[in-house]
Order: sequence, then structure tokens, then C-alpha cells
Amino acid sequence: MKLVGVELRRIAMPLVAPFRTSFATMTTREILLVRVETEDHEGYGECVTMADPLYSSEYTAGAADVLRSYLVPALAAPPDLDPWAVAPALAAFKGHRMAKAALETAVLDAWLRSHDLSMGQWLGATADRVPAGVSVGIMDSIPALLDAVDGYLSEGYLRIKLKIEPGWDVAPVRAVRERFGDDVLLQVDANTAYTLADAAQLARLDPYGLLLIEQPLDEEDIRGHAELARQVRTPICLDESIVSARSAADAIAMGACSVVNIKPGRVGGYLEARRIHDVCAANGVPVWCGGMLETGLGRAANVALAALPGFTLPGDTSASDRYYRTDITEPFVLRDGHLDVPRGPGLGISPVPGQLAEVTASTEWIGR
Ligand code: OSB
Ligand code: MG
Repeated sequence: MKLVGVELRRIAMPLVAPFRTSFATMTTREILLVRVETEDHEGYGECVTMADPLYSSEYTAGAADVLRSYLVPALAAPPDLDPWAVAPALAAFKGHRMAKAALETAVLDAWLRSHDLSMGQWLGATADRVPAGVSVGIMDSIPALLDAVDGYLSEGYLRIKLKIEPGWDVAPVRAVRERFGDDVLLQVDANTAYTLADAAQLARLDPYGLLLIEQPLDEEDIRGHAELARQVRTPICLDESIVSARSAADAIAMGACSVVNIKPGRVGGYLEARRIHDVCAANGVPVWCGGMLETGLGRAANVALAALPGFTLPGDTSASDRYYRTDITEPFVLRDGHLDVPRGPGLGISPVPGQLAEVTASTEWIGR
């Protein structure tokens, strides 16, 4: 493929309800879309950065800048562009994995379309639909939380994840168990809000039969997670700490986690995400697909990834209407608690022009 140019588009999508985590409350998702144009095709990649560097060091305006100043210019060099050429072309630039992932995904989408292959086929998906979980934000009260969980369970979600932080951990978990019973697949996500000194408090979650505790400690605290894993019975899952197949292998070797949340954006793209899947499978470590409040574009690729055989736990791959009143693509809908893996070439889904225009804040063209 020959690159013609890259479009950076900033969109702002109002969330159906505020989403509160231990690091921020989000009401609008500000997203950067990367569109790659080749001589015969186009492809999209959704950059999963947040507006502010609170989940990780990356943020949306920074991602746009590194794409414009470094990554897109470096991609002009390979004469025959394919998905495998992207990471090597960008490797000299440190970090910025979310920005790199968006660009690589856009190239991958265009390349898959040119080969009439779907993302799922190309990744090695073995399922045609994937079980959907839902991530439930921190609420103002326990009754408000129980209402939200009740709504999601009635819609058919197959697993509930509660966001937690110090002061909002044992009580919400206990309340959900008391109200909805022990059969609900339940897990929690702290987004780094604790330290090892909180081990005794986190051990108080042990009686509730949680699937896992996601990222309780700082992203760099691998040794702390390994120590915590010896002090609590709930399995430790890492999100923020896992930025590559190498860091996954290291964390597993150190006993820092027994489950991994794979977010392609966090790790630099779907090629690296698949390597993490393979490393985890080789170690008998279950994985599941995380989410970053993606639109239908990002979700399409995540759902294809989640259809790989090592994804044995339901992911944060929820239906469009859990996030947005109007998605920018045909909406993903929950059927029997599952989302269908798209079958068409590439991502298998495209932005609906009118809906995309409606939420667009700015566009910028970078010619080759
Ligand atoms: O830690 O998994 C996380 C959303 C934004 C940033 C970080 C996280 C999340 C979620 C929501 O938990 C997952 C989703 O439904 O997209
Ligand atoms: Mg998380």
C-alpha cells in the first residue's frame, strides 16, 4: 500500500451518564480519530487517550501532537506500507503507545480491506460473538449503585465490574452480593488508588468471591502487586501496568498478576495485544478485553480481539447505548448478553457520515 495522507479528527461525545473512577469523573468523551488514506482504501483507528493524563501519561492533545510532529511523518518512509511495517517505523519514538496504536489500527483497517479480510479472521478469532461485561462507575450512594447494577443485569450483561477507591470498596461489593446473590460474575477495578499498606482492607473483599481485583496499586509497583497477591485471596489482574508483551511476561514471572486486562491502545496496538494474548495463554493466565469508552469504531476491533481463544473472561465490551445515545457507527447491541463479532472487511464497520459530522470538533489533514 502507498500512503496518501492521514486525517486527525477530534470528536466530542456526551456520555449517557457521568462515569466516575478513582481518577476522574467523565461526562463527555473527547476522542481523536485517525483516518489513513492509501491509494485504494481508507482505514480508521480510534485513539483511546483521555482528555487529561490521569489514567496514564498520555492525553488527547498530546497524542495529536506526537502523531502530527513525529509518527505520521515517520510513516511516510516505508515505500510499501503494511501493518507489520508500522511499529518498526515508529520504534525510535519512545512511549506514546495509544497514539501509535491508533495509527497502526488505521493502517491495519485499510490493509485488511484491501485483502478482503475481517479483523477477526486475521487475528484468529474462534468465536462469532463475545460475552459482554459492564464497568460500573463510583456512585453517590449505595441505592444509586444498586439501581444501576439492576438495570445492567436486566439488560443481560453477564459480568459486573465495580469501580472502587478507598472509602468505596467493601460496602458496595457487599451490597451488590446481598441484593443480587453469589452467582453474579463480579469484579472490581481500583485504577491504582491503593498502596500496599491497604492490603488488610483489600483482604476484606476476600469473602465476596470476586473474579479479580484490577490494578489496585501504582502502575510501576509490580513488586507491590506480587506481595499483595500473597496477602489476599482474590486474584490480582493488571491493567495500567501491562504496556507490552514483555511487561506481561515479567509481571507473570514475578507473581504480580494471575489475570491480565488487554487494552490494545495501552499496549501500542492489536499486533502487540495478540502477543500478550499468546504470552498469557502460554502461561495459563486468563485474559479479557478492557475498554476505554470507545465508539463503535474502537469497539469493533476490541470485539474481534475478544473472540480469540485465550479471552476466557467477559470483557468491558458493552453495547453502544451503555456509553452514547448515538454512536458514530451502526450501534453495537446486546443480544443474549453478547456482542456479535463484525464480519465485514477490516473493522467491519464505518462511521455514519452525518453522525460523525454532528460530533466533530475539528479535522486536520497531513499529506504524505
Ligand atoms: O480502567 O478499565 C479502566 C474507562 C476509562 C479508563 C479506564 C478504564 C475504563 C473502564 C471502562 O473501566 C471500560 C469500558 O466500558 O470501556
Ligand atoms: Mg482498569
